[in-house]
Amino acid sequence: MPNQLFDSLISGDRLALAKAITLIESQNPAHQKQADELVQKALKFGKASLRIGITGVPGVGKSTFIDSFGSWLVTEKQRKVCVLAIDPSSQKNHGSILGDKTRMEELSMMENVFIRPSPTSGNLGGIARKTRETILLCEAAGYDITLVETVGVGQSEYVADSVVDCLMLLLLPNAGDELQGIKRGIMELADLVILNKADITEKPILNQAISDVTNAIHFLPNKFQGWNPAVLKNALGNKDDASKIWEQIEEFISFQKSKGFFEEKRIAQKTEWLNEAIKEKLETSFFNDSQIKEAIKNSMKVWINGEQSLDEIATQLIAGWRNK
Ligand SMILES: Nc1nc2c(ncn2[C@@H]2O[C@H](COP(=O)(O)OP(=O)(O)OP(=O)(O)O)[C@@H](O)[C@H]2O)c(=O)[nH]1
Ligand SMILES: [Mg+2]
Repeated sequence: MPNQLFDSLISGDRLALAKAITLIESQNPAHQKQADELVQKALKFGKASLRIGITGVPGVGKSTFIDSFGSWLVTEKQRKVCVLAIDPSSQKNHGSILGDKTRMEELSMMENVFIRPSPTSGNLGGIARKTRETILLCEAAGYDITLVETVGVGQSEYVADSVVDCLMLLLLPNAGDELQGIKRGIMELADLVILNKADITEKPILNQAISDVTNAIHFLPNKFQGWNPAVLKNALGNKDDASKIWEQIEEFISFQKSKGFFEEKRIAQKTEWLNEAIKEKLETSFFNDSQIKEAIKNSMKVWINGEQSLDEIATQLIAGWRNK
């Protein structure tokens, strides 16, 4: 089945791509095996895309930006664009980013576009791994630009950064307060900063915000030595803004490539990917072992009664499993 599915997927069948991604997201071991075969094929197929992350607080306009910027890439740059989301919170509220397809009205109508809502299961590491695998399948299907939306309110922007080549941070231009609301960490992660909703911002306020953010960045440690993230504006539907943002992304990528950072980052991501897969395998084989399940049950009594320390119990359980 993976063979046939893969052939349909690379021939541009979006339904096949969606099915393949469902296999990646599945917890069923048989599905996981098929997903693994698909990923192997995609890796060998070796098509690549430029992976761009878009982060920022809820309501800053990420989905709207992706809709207009993605459409611009399709029409002006003749690119095939796929849109993914990393949204760990969607486990709790059943896929909040699902609704975003409706906020990407223009893009979702286009032929050369594939939009996939956030997977709704797993921990952050698991989500990163699944997103990387999904990106590979999208690339095999011929998508040459991947846009990943993530809400920048906690850890998810780090996960996004661990799967993309360039992370863009969207900010609102009503200066001061906004800047303080944004954690320093997320500013440090950004490769490019966009002051969004410029169409509804008075020019002096916008210019002040551009200068404030530029100054703030100046005091932060460089994420990549020699690169100072540019601060640009974006007004809804403004093609000139889209064009300048694209230029900056291209400049950043050529900078990355010329310094060797691009390859370095992808290798670091692949290392993390492997570590994540190992962790998952270890965890599954440990917790699914029937003797271990029994041993954990027995240990609970010792643990609750305070007869042994947590470290002792865990060490014993793992030692018992390793000696099997
Ligand atoms: N005027 C104007 N409104 C915008 C712009 N971008 C987004 N909006 C509006 O802002 C609201 C939020 O936009 P979204 O694109 O859904 O924001 P988001 O960052 O994806 O939000 P979450 O996915 O909930 O985190 C919507 O009502 C949009 O219509 C813009 O550039 N200009
Ligand atoms: Mg959104």
